[in-house]
Amino acid sequence: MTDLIAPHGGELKILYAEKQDRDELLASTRELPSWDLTRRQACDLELLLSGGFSPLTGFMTQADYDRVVAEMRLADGTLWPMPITLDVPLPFAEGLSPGDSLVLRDGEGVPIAVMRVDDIWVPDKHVEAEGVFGADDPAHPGVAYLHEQAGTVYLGGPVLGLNRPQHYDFTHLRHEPAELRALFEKWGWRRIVAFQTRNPMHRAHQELTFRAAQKAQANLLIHPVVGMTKPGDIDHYSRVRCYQHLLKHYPAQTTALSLLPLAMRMAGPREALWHAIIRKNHGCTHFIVGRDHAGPGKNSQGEDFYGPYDAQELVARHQDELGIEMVPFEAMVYVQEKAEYRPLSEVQPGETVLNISGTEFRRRLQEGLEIPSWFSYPEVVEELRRTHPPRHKQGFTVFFTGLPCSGKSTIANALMVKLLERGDRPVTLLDGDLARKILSSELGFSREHRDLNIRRIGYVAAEITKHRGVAICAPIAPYAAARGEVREMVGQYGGFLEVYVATPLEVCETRDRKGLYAKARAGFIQGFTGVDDPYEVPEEPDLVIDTRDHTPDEAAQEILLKLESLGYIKQ
Ligand code: PPS
Repeated sequence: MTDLIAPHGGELKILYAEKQDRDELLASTRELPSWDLTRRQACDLELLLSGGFSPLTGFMTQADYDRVVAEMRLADGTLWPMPITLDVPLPFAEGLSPGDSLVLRDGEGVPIAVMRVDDIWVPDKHVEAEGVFGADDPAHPGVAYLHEQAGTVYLGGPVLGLNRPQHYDFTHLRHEPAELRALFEKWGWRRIVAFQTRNPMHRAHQELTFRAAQKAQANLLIHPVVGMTKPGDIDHYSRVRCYQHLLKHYPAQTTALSLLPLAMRMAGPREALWHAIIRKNHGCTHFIVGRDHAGPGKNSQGEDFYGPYDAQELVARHQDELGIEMVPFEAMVYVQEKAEYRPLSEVQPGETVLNISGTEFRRRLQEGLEIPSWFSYPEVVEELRRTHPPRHKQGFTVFFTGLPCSGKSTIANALMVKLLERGDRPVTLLDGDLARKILSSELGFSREHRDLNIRRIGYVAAEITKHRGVAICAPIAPYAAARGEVREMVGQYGGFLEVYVATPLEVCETRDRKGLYAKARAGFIQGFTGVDDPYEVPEEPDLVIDTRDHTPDEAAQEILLKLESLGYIKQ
């Protein structure tokens, strides 16, 4: 371990083992219990080891954790607003005792660090949610993560780094705190203002950073988060390409771009304080806190979790002990008459303010509508259009569900042919029977197996949708929960249309093409859907089709019309 005193940012605790100790330590890891890090833990560990989380020297012990949750301070009184804990499931924790060493491995199994487990405890997550996020409300992504994903037991203790976490993307833009400090020194940058972001940057952001740099008389570090951000955010690959385009519009040698492998918690005011400390560790002297910094959006009652300037107030209150100066900023807006950006409070009476909200921007992208150049540079818009095409160029899945012999396959076939006739996207039909032969040949018809079958179909449909094709699925899919899972899997990549083929049981049974109803009634088949196995009728399907009053051709046409009304196909 190294304690580095650098001219920028104060003491830096780098937690990697010295070279001479490393081989011996690595050899000893073979006998130790090990833990495969989750994505969030991998981000936390990387910043612990590099000194990004100085003065922390490991995952928090209970004494640190309790005081951080209650008072934003470590047990020794140092200001630190965010719990950094190693969460594990109970059965895993039961195999450990205080004093044990634990190897922490990345997704590939590479040992990243050894941890001495000093503390093992079950946290009260309700207290943590209230303390850290100000509300125990699952609408908050940090709270949802805490309850739904984080393990029930926390481990605390110091860590010693063995291998640097490996990244293969944008390697030239990734810098540990010591590297950034050294670069600042080399470039002669004495005052550096950092800009935190998890979104693509447009002209308003650029104006804000220009002004902040002027105000602080500092060079600018664009320091976007590329670890974990808010679920649903634009992926970091697209964002980084956008930042690279934007960087060309800053005066040469005044601005740098560096990527931060942080896992955000969206904790608003507390998160702003945390971000400031992290930037101090990276050698920055100033930090921009804008409107609604690290805001998680609305709570279950539809109200904002935090006030727009709560983050600025909290940082201001702790300014003296932070060691980095806040540069507060209000929202920047475009003044049409003057063709320039200005802070909202500097707009004069009678001036026209133009603004495109994030939601409106996404709508325009989605529908391929114009995005004016006062809002964003054309290269940035082009980049986002490429990765986030309008709906008629996105992939989609049509997911049929219904009883056996309800007509799912027939309509699915008709739809497939009509889409092939249009020829604008590749089409794959994942029929129930076909999926059972290829994807799920070993599965039976228990609930567990049916759900697994649907999950597999959903996975393939999601991949097809991601690659901008069309997946048509036609399984029975009798359980609402599994159908919901598929909607979620697919929805993150493109369109999802649930079509309930609502042919009544009597009609399905009369058709009985394969004679399976008859066999089920005679007791030769057990657990047959509709006979002695349940079918949960969809509560909110996107379309309902009753084959008694629709020919397959009409049903397929109706689906095409629905797809058209949603923008997934164009006449
Ligand atoms: S599920 O529940 O979604 O996994 O079922 P799925 O994969 O769509 O079923 C495909 C076909 O399997 C035949 N089959 C049965 N269906 C329901 N219950 C039982 N026990 C059963 N045994 C065999 C049935 O013909 C299904 O085809 P379709 O196309 O729906 O008629």
